[in-house]
Amino acid sequence: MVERSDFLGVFEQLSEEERMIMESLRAFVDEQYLPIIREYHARGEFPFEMVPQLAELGLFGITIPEEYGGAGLSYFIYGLAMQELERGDSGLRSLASVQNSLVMFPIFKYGSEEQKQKWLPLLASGQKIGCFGLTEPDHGSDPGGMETRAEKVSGGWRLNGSKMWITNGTVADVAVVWAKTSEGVSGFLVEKGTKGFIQNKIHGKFSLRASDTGELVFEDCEIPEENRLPQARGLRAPLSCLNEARYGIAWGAIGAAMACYEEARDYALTRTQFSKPIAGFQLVQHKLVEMISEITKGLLLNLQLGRMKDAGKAKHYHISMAKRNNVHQALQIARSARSILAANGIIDEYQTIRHMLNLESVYTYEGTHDIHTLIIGEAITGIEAFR
Ligand code: TGC
Ligand code: FAD
Repeated sequence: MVERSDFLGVFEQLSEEERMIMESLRAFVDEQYLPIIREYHARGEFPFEMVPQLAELGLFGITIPEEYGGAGLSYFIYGLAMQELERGDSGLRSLASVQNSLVMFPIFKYGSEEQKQKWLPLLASGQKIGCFGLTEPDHGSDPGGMETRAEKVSGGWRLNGSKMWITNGTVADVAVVWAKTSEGVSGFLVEKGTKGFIQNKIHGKFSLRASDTGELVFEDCEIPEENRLPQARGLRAPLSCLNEARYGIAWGAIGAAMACYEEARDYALTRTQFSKPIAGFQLVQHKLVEMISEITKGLLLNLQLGRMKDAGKAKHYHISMAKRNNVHQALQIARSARSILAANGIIDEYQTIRHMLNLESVYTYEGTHDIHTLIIGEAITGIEAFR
């Protein structure tokens, strides 16, 4: 009997280092995160007291060079890490996605040497948490329509506008904020406590409850010139950060799918109806077979994409295919697993319903499923169909 999610033995291709990191994060999630997630999910909070431990595990700045406090590891390892974190909860992977891909990456790629020296070690050690403000209340899929403005003033910039649905938005010590200037889109580092910078919590979420989601408001918020990202010019800059995060989400979604599949399979083997385990019914087996087949295909997609990313060959539309496919399949797997658990599948004693609800957000953020369809559509036809 093939007991776990790696049906084809895909992980046998991992190097010793890759396997060791994957297994140590797996043990961390199983032993330290899963026992507490139910309570934090119910409270609607992320366990921020775990941040030093996450930093200790090297989860912040995985691909950032060691000279800036990062781990200097491969994108492949970054992907494996996201997979293992999201096996725990999408909120845990989200925290890591944002810190790695949407905060440390733009500072590393577009920041001045002073900005890198100041911020990257603090972010890598978890002493500071960051967030990324691109989406606005009226501009989600179309960030080019953003209304947040940065106007040049003596010694710096004055920001006005707002950002919505920002992961870590309430707690962030530093926000990477994208705003239009007279020269096009620019990135700014806005520090907590800056006059005119307001961080509000978004309440009432049914999805990603164990993740901080906020609104950022800028009211004549003055930012010194040294807090502008000097190398970031145009919409291309924030979109390049999305490629990094989307890549990690493609891996993470398969982690969530594995958690749901394994729970449903174990349940089906022990739950008895009509005097036999429900795993013995053909219809239940069909659902489990669909799940493991899609997990296996998703893993293979990640494996190829991961090696391409490390070789510098992964284009944004390759990443879109993996994000689109893997999140869609993970959501289908979570729904199917929930149906196997039936009534028990609606309570938080089991993890499937939490993953299922989380994946509704993952389907939407970092480019909705539809947007990724159009990105791939453009890549294969040469015709842009967004507008
Ligand atoms: P378009 O005219 O196509 O492009 C503008 C410029 O950007 C370039 N470009 C890219 N560069 C790097 N990577 C990409 N993926 C890029 N896509 C486009 C493009 O070549 C062009 O460059 P240049 O030099 O010629 O000016 O832009 P558009 O306005 O038509 O929009 C295209 C579209 C719709 C694909 C894009 O806007 C998009 O991806 N929309 C989705 C928005 C999105 O994903 N938002 C995510 C917000 S962050 C988030 O959700 C975090 S959740 C985190 C968590 O908790 O895990
Ligand atoms: P809209 O853009 O209004 O889309 C509505 C619907 O229209 C969707 O189904 C969409 O697919 C469809 N649609 C839109 N345009 C087209 C088109 N051209 N063709 C066909 N269909 C189209 N953003 C950040 O900047 N930073 C964050 O940290 C962050 N974290 C998030 C955390 C959570 C929990 C959530 C839910 C969102 C987060 N977001 C964040 C925002 C996220 O990126 C946006 O929600 C997403 O980009 C979609 O934007 P929207 O919700 O405004 O939907």
